[in-house]
Amino acid sequence: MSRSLTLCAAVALALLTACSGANGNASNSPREGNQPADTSVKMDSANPFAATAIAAFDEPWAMSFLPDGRLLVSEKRGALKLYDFGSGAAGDVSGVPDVLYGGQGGFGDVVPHPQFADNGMVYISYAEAGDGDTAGGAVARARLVLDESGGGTLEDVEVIWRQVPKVSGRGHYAHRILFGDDGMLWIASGDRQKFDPAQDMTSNMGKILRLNDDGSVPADNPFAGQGEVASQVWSLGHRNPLGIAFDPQGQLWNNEMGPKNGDELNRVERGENYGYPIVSNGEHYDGRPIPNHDTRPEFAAPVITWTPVISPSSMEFYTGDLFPDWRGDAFIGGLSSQALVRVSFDGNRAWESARYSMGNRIRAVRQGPDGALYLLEDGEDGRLLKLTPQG
Ligand SMILES: [Ca+2]
Ligand SMILES: [Ca+2]
Repeated sequence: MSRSLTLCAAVALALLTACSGANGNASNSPREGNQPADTSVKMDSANPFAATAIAAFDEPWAMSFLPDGRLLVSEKRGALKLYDFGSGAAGDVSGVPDVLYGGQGGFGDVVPHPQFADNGMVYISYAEAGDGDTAGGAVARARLVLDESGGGTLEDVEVIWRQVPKVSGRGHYAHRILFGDDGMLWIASGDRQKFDPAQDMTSNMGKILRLNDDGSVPADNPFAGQGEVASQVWSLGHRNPLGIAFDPQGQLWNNEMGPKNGDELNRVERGENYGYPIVSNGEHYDGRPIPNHDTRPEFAAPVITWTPVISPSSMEFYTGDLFPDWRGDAFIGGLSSQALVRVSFDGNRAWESARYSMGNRIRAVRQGPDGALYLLEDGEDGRLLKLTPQG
């Protein structure tokens, strides 16, 4: 009984979705191209929004809107897709460098340059192989040349940044990319599960980095005088900072995965040390304790600590019109928590103001040009969800 009801609801939702497409294109087969196999969203019925599954991807990792309203989606195995909301088709973008797929690594972020409409440049991050069994994150820029068939090609691919040094293991790349309003390029670089690099200025791992858009180092960076990779560093002592975003007032924030417990939201300040692995409100997975933040006030403490953890992925500040109550709040994708986590702010204070259960691991969060909030689920057949106000 409930199964057939669920099926009816899913069919009704699929019909609604097909009919509401800009071109009214209904697919002839039950699953064509990037149509999700299951459009039902098993979220908490108390959530104050409707969620519609509109497409599915193979292990999607990140997404960014282009000025024409289409959506770039990275798939972890190394594919780049260009999703058209009008046709429901996802074109292929060729020219992605070879990525090292495995563990937490593969194709990572994809972000257009702030002047994309003029220069066609996009920035991508990915895991690349080093000597022996080593690996590291890399950021490249390329010109996205769009074609007539709904896809395109990355041309003139140029690697402008790498994690130093390459190390064994396949975790904690982070390699999140962000542009500021001033055109600066920010990269959140994970500690590669090696702990000490987060405090070692001969490594750019476990750091948040500030670069010019060609990968060169701004002369006014806090450690510019130290040369080498230290000159890239804006802040240090981070673990796996998968989310980084500016609030509407221009303040930078990051979320990062803690060790066992102790996920963090940090207010990111120039030259600050956020303490990992010397302090954390969590503990090592092997049971060794890590002194809490309050034992070492010289390290910047998190504004929010989550215990139990939410496993924060990407973060986006909401500034749209569809959800007026949400303006100025941050939205964080929760992996293990299978939730969309809402964070509210009052100056330098922040707190979790809501946790919306989504029934799946949430990998990415973006505000669309229409003011809707878009989510990518994690994993195979990870779906693109569109959140709109109820009723
Ligand atoms: Ca910390
Ligand atoms: Ca601790």
